[in-house]
Amino acid sequence: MILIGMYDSSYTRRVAIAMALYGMPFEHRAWSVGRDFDRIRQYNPLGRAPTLVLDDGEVLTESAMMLDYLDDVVGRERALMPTTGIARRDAQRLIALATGAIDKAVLIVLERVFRPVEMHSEAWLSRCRTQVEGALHEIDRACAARAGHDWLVGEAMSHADIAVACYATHLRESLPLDLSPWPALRAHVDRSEALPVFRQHYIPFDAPVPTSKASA
Ligand SMILES: N[C@@H](CCC(=O)N[C@@H](CS)C(=O)NCC(=O)O)C(=O)O
Repeated sequence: MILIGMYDSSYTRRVAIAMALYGMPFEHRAWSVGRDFDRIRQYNPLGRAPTLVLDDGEVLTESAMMLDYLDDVVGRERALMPTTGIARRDAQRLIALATGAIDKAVLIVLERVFRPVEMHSEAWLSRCRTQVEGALHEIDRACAARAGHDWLVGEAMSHADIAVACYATHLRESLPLDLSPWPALRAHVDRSEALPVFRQHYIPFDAPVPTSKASA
């Protein structure tokens, strides 16, 4: 398989970490959504990261679908997602909150990258920031409720832990955002990020260069 995207894309990083934990070899093409837009579009019409090219040439263009595919390949016993019941809904709820927060953060970053500062909508940026912080507040409560446990759901690492850590690290670096107001979340993220698999699939955030500037 070929995974396209840089590890400062937290969506890409999430998929890479899951593949590593599953012991699935893959070729990593660290292409930038700014500089390598046209190259990525040869595989994915959306030109986004991550893009996952399967061994038979099929292309997956959405990280949730990639993780669903990987879970399916390894099977229910090994999948990093509880299979049923409250544990599954808890994991999905945390993933949805973290994904919602990162989607809003990406919009903030793209507003800064693609619009001149005098055209920024402060109302829009402030709304996005409120949404990010609201989600972090909820995730922090969930982390605090898990005091004494290593992981957010059950007794093993799940996609919820990976999503929360990858997305919170991205928020920290891209907005940037200090996680101090959410101490239980911050502790959880710091613990996860110290693990070798997280360190091995990490590069610091670098704001994308708009395509027009990149090709100039
Ligand atoms: N929902 C998508 C979001 C992917 C996404 O927005 N990726 C960013 C990189 S962090 C991107 O490609 N941005 C450039 C663009 O959308 O044009 C997923 O989870 O795969």
